Amino acid sequence: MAIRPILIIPDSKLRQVAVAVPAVDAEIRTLVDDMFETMYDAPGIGLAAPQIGVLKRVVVLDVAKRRDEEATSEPMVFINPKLVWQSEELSTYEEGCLSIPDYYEEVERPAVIRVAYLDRDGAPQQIEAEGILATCLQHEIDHLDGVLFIDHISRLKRARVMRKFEKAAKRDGEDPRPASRA
Ligand code: GNR
Ligand code: NI
Repeated sequence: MAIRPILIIPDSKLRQVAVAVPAVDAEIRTLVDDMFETMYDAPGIGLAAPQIGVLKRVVVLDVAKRRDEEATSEPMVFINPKLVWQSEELSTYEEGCLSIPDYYEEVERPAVIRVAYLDRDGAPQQIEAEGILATCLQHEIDHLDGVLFIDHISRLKRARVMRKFEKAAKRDGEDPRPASRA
């Protein structure tokens, strides 16, 4: 198992469409293990493979449910997930993204969804999701299509956050020795 670096915007890999997994083999299961380790380390409640630079349609989630005082961990794997139904009813949730650190904004999405996918063993499954699970699954499926949650907010807010991260990337790429120029 390994923690892999999480890509930050404006990395172009975050804007590409990931390819379907043809077979759930040992290599995919290793990828899944690495994604869980990376997600829990971050920490986050979801991770899509493109966020670690792997353009495959693989998602992991752990929307740790709080029953009483106890947080129960519930690791979930979705391979080739596909939205097969969405409610007309919408719900709003304040979203964040490990690829856009320290930025949070409200996003409106379908409140209830049905998703078809392959599980860790390659068996076809379907799940009906609502609440944070529905929000997070849609956020992750978006990643597989190169879509980020900031694509669902106003142009002005998106332009502002993009500019900030573009500047930061440029700054980090520059010669980090300004004093030595004198
Ligand atoms: O950790 C995460 N939290 C989160 C909160 C609200 C809506 C979506 C998310 S997903 C995010 C991790 C991430 O970036 N997944 O792609
Ligand atoms: Ni994200």
